[in-house]
Amino acid sequence: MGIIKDRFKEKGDALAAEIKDLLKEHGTKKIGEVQLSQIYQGMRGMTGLVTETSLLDAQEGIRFRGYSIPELREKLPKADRGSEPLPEGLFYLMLIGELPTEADVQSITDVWQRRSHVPNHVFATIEALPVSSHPMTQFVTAVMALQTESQFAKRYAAGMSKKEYWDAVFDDSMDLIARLPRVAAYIYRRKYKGGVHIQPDGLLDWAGNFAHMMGFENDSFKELMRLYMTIHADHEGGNVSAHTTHLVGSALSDPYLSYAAGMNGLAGPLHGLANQEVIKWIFEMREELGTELPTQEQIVEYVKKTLAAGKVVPGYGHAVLRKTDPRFTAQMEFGKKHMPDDSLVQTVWNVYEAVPPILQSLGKIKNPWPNVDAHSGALLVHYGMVEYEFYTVLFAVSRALGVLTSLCWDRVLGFPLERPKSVTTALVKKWIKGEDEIWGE
Ligand code: CMX
Repeated sequence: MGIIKDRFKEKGDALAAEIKDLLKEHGTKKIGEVQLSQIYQGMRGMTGLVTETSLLDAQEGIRFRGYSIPELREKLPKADRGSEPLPEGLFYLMLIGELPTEADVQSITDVWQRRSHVPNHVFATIEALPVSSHPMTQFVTAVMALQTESQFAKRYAAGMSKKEYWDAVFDDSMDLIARLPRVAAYIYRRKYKGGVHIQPDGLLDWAGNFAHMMGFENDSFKELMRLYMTIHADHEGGNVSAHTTHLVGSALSDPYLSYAAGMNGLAGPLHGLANQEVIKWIFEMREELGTELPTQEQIVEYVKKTLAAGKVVPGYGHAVLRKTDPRFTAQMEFGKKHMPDDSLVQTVWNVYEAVPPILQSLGKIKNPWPNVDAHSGALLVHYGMVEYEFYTVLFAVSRALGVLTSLCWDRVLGFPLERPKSVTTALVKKWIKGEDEIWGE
């Protein structure tokens, strides 16, 4: 790992120097205006963060260091006889900014294998929770229990210099990513498989081993996990999970604390929990209609009923995207290749035809198209992973790759504490009446 760590530091120092010059010359340049509505309405479209790992285009979708998802599926190294990218490769790309070689990817797999040991007290902490606890509650609790292992926290307590923050955050991030599949698989087997656990396979890649520990030995499920872990990893910096991890990390909370905070955000139904909501919604529709393959007309009626009940159609809409999410398309392609006749997968495709015109007709929804969560569950159900409450944990394991890489970048670039200004409506009213000088300045 020494070599990759050195490469990262070299890249980090180079960019830090560039940013210093850039700010010296252009630091006072205005990059946009902020409207009153934006500070009341979720800061949509307000640029306020720098995140190096990926960039989201409203029309095109996500690009990781300039590469789209179709390009990544082609260019990143694959497992033996596999055709989907290994998430280790995406991690390298986000960290170093360049495509990895097969050897780079292998060295990350090896390091994550070596560092994957989870101490017993973490399993004991999980066991202290009722089995009925939501898997995301068990997961985040386990990450908090793992925090005893933080090197950043220990080194900070021992008086670490500012110059070394990045180094400790890097080591914690590698350890945490290495351990997450074991923790997540433990929760899955505990909650759904009678507590019969499966030991890691030291010869498998990170995602393949995760599939194995959850009890899925099918090669194409392992391929699905590699794709899943790649496409869910990062979605630039403003989404709730990435932004929260970054914010909490800016207080120099260690990577365990920062990541756990971010994943509490991922567990919200407007964010990562939407993946369970989609399958729940389709299962309920199938049950109510008494059919495995509802017709277009039936789906249209069910969507209208959902909206009339004041609920959102899960898996549709996005705060930034304005087209079909390429992460949805990648999963659709996987479905067409591996399970074109699956009735649940076909229902997802039929929902894709039915929903956008209805949402569009309402006139208020900015993006009627599907996001990543609209498709993922159906692929998992095909392989027998029907326990949809677990799906957000899969998302969380993948999201670690993006948010922790970004945390490494935050520290190597020396980003400070994040602390935006807030105001009260009373002050806003004064601005409007001209009783306070800031308004309009
Ligand atoms: N179904 C019904 N109504 C929807 C909708 C949907 N799928 N998407 C947006 N709307 C509604 C909003 O609730 C809002 O209604 P009100 O004005 O009554 O409050 C209105 O349309 C305008 O919303 P918007 O500006 O288009 O969307 P936002 O940026 O506010 O929200 C998102 C984005 C994702 C929260 C929203 O589209 C949504 O709730 N989608 C369903 C949940 C979902 O799939 N989330 C996963 C997103 C991806 C991820 O993070 O994993």
